[in-house]
Amino acid sequence: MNSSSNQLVITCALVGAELTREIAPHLPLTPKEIAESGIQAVHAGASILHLHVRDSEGKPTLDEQIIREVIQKIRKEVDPILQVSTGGAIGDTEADRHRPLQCGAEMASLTTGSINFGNEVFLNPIPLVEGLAKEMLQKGIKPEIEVFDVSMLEQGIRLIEKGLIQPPAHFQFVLGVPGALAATERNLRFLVEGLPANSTWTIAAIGRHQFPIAELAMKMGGHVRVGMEDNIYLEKGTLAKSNAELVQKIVCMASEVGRPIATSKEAREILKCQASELS
Ligand code: KMH
Ligand code: ZN
Repeated sequence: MNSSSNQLVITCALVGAELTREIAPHLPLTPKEIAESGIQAVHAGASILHLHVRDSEGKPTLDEQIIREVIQKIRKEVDPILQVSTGGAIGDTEADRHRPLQCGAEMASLTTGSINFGNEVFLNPIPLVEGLAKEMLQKGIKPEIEVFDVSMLEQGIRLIEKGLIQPPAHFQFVLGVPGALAATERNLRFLVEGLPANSTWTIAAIGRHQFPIAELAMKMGGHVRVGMEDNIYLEKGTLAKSNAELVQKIVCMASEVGRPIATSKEAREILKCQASELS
């Protein structure tokens, strides 16, 4: 590996759509809190921020006004890759799931299949997925292909073959969601073996799996996502007080396994991601 390919891109998923303050007392909820949490995470070493937002009652929303407000606040201070979620929350309509693509972000998540998601179902029928991919392609937004289960990797590859995603593609393996693929070494190795040549990949393991699987991914040459969307504990029984604390822990682990941290500029080069102006 040359030094740039050895660099570690850290994504921080700040809030997600599922958690509440009752479960996660330090969860950022308002645009100001989400932006501040993101800025701290970038100062701690994150080069990508995965963005969901909440409304005035703290409920998940895909309202582009709120997304833009968060993006503007973050961009006043730091310059990470901003990755909006098109996954949203369970039950969001197809029309709503296109709304985050109107906010000037340079990257967006793209889940390529449907899964059980706890007791619910996260629906991603092919026409919805292809519609999102087409709009990302037209707008020059880099998709992060979210792989919660094996068929989603295959569907991501089909989108590349159909010309709806431009290679080199970037994949996120989301392992450990109840109802989807478990966060195990065997599953991760199987997925990585199936990647198209020249792809980049990152891991988001859920709950107690976050740090052990992240360490494995770092050793395998992958990149890492942390953040309260996926896990709120620094270690068993110790809540993270901020997203930055979770990023700091990964930075320490990366140093131990010999992975220097990529800046946002370096992350853009590694992922072949263009910076875009806020539209
Ligand atoms: N909230 C989940 C139903 C994404 O951001 O693209 C979907 C999700 C994936 O979080
Ligand atoms: Zn998300």
